[in-house]
Amino acid sequence: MALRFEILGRFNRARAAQLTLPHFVCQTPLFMPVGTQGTIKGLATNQLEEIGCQIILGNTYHLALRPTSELIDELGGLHQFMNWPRALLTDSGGFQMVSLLHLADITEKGVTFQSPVDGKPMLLTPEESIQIQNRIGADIIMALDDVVKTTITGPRIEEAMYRTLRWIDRCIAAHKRPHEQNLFGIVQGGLDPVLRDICVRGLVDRNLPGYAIGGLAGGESKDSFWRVVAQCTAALPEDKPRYVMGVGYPLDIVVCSALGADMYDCVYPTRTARFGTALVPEGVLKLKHNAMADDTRPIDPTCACMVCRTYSRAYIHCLVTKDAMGSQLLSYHNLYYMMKLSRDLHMSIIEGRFPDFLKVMSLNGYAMPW
Ligand code: PRF
Ligand code: ZN
Repeated sequence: MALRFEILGRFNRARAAQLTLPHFVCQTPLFMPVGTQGTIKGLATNQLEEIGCQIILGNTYHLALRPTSELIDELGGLHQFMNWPRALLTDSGGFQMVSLLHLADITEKGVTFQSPVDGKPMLLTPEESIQIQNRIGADIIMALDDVVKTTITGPRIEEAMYRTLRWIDRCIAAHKRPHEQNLFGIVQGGLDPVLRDICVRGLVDRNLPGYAIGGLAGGESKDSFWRVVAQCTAALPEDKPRYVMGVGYPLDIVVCSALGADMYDCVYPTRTARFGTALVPEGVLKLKHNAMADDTRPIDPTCACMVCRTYSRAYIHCLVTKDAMGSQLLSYHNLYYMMKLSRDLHMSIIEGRFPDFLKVMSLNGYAMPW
């Protein structure tokens, strides 16, 4: 195991913790921005540090295609390659292939797909995913899982869950750097509490350094999503980090943290920035809207970020969709917003103010499920 997880404070099921990884000491709950190609689109690594990002996510699938894991390894690993001194996490690749390439096909061997480079059929096995992630060198690496949409029903959900459990043993056996990199298992099982229970128990038996809850945020109702998170967090060990994959709406992060989850990742804050949307305490602000054209206020007058201290809504309205700078400034602000949300969650849990924090969020217009 290459991490330490110390719980600093609790409020009912919510926890605030310190997660010590090989490259950084992180405070949880935390949000991880997604940097698909070894970069968070439009932001330099020094800006990510300035924003307060503690850990960023890279995708095995994208990095393996370009620049290739062999080259990253040769150049000293992804930290050195992208000049990012803090923590990194890589996702295993299966989910990206299935969600991006509709031609991907899953068999017991692994995920087969057509190479987007030359169209040749390729196979990503659990062993290969781990070998690639060992070369990339992230602080946390993810097991290859069999992901199915939560909106489907029938035996495929059960098959995927049992396959994910069989693959975890192949991942564990293939992992060559357990003292430098932490392999997290991923709970699957769709919306079925019996399958989720079998999967959690199976993974907990393997005594991994951390656990992720996968297969969610794919179009199911909020109620079923939160129910699965609540069930999994209740069954996972207290003393290990819990990561809800693909979750990034502020409301979901707050609710999942109340349910005892610690880590999140999502393209949402940066993707929505590229569409001209800013995250603000009241929800969202659409910078493309005509009303922004002569608005001299900052995006969020309560925000202390470089963008809000420097530029007006009118200026960003003018840039957005016309110049890359528009989405860069919005990404900067949106990630700052997510980092502040993470810090506020952490501090409010430690200082026993978590209910007040929730009250302020609902006063701002967020519909809490309780
Ligand atoms: N598995 C993996 N990556 C993921 C997910 C998953 O289930 C999700 C949730 N749908 C996001 N990213 N490996
Ligand atoms: Zn701001």
